[in-house]
Amino acid sequence: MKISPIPLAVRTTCAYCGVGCGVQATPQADGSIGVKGDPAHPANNGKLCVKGSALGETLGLEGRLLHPQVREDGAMRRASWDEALERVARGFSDIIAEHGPGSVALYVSGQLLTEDYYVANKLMKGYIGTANIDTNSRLCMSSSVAGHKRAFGADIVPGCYEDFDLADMVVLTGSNAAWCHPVLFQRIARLKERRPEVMVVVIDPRRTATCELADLHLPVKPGTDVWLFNGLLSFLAREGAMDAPYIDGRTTGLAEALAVANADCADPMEVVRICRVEPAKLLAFYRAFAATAKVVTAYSQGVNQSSAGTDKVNSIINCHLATGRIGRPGMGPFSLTGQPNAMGGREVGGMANMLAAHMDLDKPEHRDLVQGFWNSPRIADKPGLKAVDLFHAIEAGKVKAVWIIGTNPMVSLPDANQVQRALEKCELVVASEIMASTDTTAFADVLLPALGWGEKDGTVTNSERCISRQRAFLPAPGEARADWKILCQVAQRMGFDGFEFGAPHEIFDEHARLSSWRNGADEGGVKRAFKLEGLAGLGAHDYDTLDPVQWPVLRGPGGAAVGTARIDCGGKFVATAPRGPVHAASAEYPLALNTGRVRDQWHTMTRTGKAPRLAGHVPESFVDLHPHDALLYGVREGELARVSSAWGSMVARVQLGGGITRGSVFVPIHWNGQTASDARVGALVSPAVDPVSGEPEFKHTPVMVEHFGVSWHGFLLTRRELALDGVAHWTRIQGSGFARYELAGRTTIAARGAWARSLLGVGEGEDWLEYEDRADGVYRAVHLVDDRIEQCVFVSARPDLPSRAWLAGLFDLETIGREERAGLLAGRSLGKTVDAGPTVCACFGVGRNTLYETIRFRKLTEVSEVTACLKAGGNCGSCVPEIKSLLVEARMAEDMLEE
Ligand SMILES: Nc1nc2c(c(=O)[nH]1)N[C@H]1C(S)=C(S)[C@@H](COP(=O)(O)OP(=O)(O)OC[C@H]3O[C@@H](n4cnc5c(=O)[nH]c(N)nc54)[C@H](O)[C@@H]3O)O[C@H]1N2
Ligand SMILES: Nc1nc2c(c(=O)[nH]1)N[C@H]1C(S)=C(S)[C@@H](COP(=O)(O)OP(=O)(O)OC[C@H]3O[C@@H](n4cnc5c(=O)[nH]c(N)nc54)[C@H](O)[C@@H]3O)O[C@H]1N2
Ligand code: SF4
Ligand SMILES: [Mo]
Repeated sequence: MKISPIPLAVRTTCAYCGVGCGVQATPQADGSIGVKGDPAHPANNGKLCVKGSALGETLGLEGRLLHPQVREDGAMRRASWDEALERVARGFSDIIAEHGPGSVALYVSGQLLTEDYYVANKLMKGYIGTANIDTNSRLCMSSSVAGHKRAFGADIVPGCYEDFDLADMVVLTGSNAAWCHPVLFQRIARLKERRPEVMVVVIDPRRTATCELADLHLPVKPGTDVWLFNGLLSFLAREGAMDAPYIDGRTTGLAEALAVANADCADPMEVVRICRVEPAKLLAFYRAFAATAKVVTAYSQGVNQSSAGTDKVNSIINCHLATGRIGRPGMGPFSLTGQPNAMGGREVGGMANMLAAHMDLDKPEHRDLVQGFWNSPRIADKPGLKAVDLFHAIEAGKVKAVWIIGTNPMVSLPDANQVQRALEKCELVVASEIMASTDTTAFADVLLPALGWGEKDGTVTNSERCISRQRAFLPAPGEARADWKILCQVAQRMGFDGFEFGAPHEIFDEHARLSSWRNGADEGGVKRAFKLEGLAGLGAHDYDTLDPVQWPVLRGPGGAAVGTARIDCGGKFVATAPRGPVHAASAEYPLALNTGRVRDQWHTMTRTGKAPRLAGHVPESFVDLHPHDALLYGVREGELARVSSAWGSMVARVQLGGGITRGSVFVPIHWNGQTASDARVGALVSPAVDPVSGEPEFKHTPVMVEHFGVSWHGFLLTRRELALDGVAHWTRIQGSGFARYELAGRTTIAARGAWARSLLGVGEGEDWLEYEDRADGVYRAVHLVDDRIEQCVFVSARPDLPSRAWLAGLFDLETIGREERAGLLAGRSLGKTVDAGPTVCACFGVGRNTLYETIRFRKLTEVSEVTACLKAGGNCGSCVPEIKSLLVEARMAEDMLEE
């Protein structure tokens, strides 16, 4: 008898958001990887959201970049590592020799591991001698970093997740945590369940899924947060709600900050007018904040991604300083970090205006300390170019070589068409990637295959300063190498010593030692909060078995590492004079474009786009408008619209009633040139940035919306790779064993049969069913191979096409029977295969129709009952807000029947 070994779970950390959940990955007998939450990880105690749960579906090698490639005579060809590394090292060295160190740059990512990031930063700042290394964290957290530094003197998040269990009031501002930090959001949901009296306030111009928990939703006018929080500071002073001993003992600068707050915001009615919120709601918020000691104010991109982002951060922190609510249990300002290692990147000084280990570029004693520790030939002595400026400098020809690692700037930077011009112009574009084809790799001269999640080894730091290990459980695919290794190999080829690392733990050790080196008040020391003293000197084994720990990490009795849950840091008030977004709406561009995330996709979809389970929730890009604005601008729900700004344009499906206020539209960030013909929202976004942090104003670009007229709508499902030439508009998502394309055309198709066969590449004599109703403009065709459905295409003059969920179900069948064939031609299910509708619960694959019908048929009134019947909502909980709205919808339908 063959005894199969018990599969061993590898404990690692989720690849996605800054919650930083612990994951157990277990190789299964069939070669797949089982993914579960790690019950022992403090960030999630065993829970995972749907993106985390679907990690196993993203590990396939389809589309991966497996070998180095170099450009030759305009085309990419496979190359050896030797050749590719040499081309990068020589290219960088030659350009530096001719034009100086400032003519090259690195553009990296908060999704790199701390070890990768450390090496990149060391190479640029200590060896090449320029601070031209910036990161996508500039687009993400740089306003929080700048705000922390102004208030606390260092980039410190004083609180921790436990504060969300202990709080009596949670304010979520500029955060759609229900979709973007789901496991933390569920923690708040549990708090509210345990203690319903806990007050949850959501401040967001949209009524998002996060509002499901809110006792109070303040739908502020976009960009007015500073008025709101200045008004709060002023209110706290007037009501005597400030903590005078704390202010006297631990803070500076109140008088100036308060004077500025009082100047514009002393009268709540003035705040009401500017922020456009109801007076009673505003006062309810102010009074509750004044009366409740244990308040956590958590914030994310509605705060950071603004031309006043740093001031927004400080206006929030000011209110916490005024009440002494910093770094104490159940209270504090809390920056929700986006990427899995946003925080780690900041620790190694991975941005253009920072130095390693929380030291500053502009302080000679800090530079000496770092250079001395590295024993490096140089040290950058002035800030490098921040992301947006960097790509302008590339277009201007000042920066001639850029190495992009772990980010997709052609999609994610603002004014993305400018990025294209820059990359086209740049002499040497190097990209380290896991995927072969992205919007950015198309412009690379050298492509370097990197290890991805599950293959690479190192550490990440989450929103609460918790350092935890990402561990490999898969072999390296193809010739892919770890990012740190590629960087070290280039550094060595450039002739630099200091990069002889053999394994990640050696890099981590150097990082930990630097953080504690001369880190004290003694002579020659530079005291800083970031300290990993207790982690210095970890050997391979201790590093491998490292448990999650929050910095600062000190050395306890017996040498044990002792982490720190909260940092009681005191602080400085910052005067924040309110100002609106850089570009206001105009007659030409009357609407404000707000951009952000959807529940089941991650950024540019290179990984989540592979998981069928994640595709059904939001299958294509959309533009969400208020119904009045839709009427005003002549666009209709379900049809297409062109959204344009002064910088660019895109096409998306019109959606109404997504809880958006008049005058704004919302478009998701995820779709790009790989997943749609024309849905890259970055092309529209204004390049305006915050003057302090350099973070772009991603949430506020003036745009116009107009009807995108088409002569037909359609979609196709296929098991094959297709080139969709000549289709005016298409968008693609991954199904289980097939790809689904939504299509639209602007020219009438003369002979539909011939057109469909040529589009799908189907020859004469193949099993081909078709149906046409010329009068109605309806056409359907199905291609079968051995009685199994291979592809199908549906076209109609109107967007009233059959259910994709029903058709997707047919792709699971081994044979298509008579009844299904008839159904295919009729365009609806005639047999047993029911139409589940669009996915609501991605964990258990439960569709909207199934939920709605079950709720009505069984007369369900509570989410728990729905979960009991269908499991939906019972795992990660991300779909609970949607189930709740279906319960309401069903109840309304019942009420109407009764009347
Ligand atoms: N599903 C999913 N989760 C993710 C990610 C993902 O791609 N997909 N990405 C991760 C990353 S890197 C990040 S940075 C985080 C981002 O997480 P979040 O910041 O929560 O997400 P966003 O959707 O960018 O924006 C948050 C909210 O800000 C609101 N907002 C816009 N303008 C204003 C304003 O002027 N004031 C206020 N108060 N609010 C405003 C928007 O309406 C939006 O609902 O998510 C992380 N988690
Ligand atoms: N309009 C608009 N734009 C935005 C935002 C917004 O709200 N609105 N948000 C901004 C924010 S907060 C963020 S964080 C950015 C995110 O934007 P990006 O960083 O551009 O988005 P990702 O898709 O995460 O890009 C990561 C890339 O790295 C690759 N990759 C994955 N793992 C590895 C690895 O281990 N090594 C290497 N070398 N490559 C890897 C992936 O395939 C992918 O191409 O977008 C920003 N852009
Ligand atoms: S909340 Fe979801 S995406 Fe974020 S770390 Fe946890 S499992 Fe991953
Ligand atoms: Mo982010």
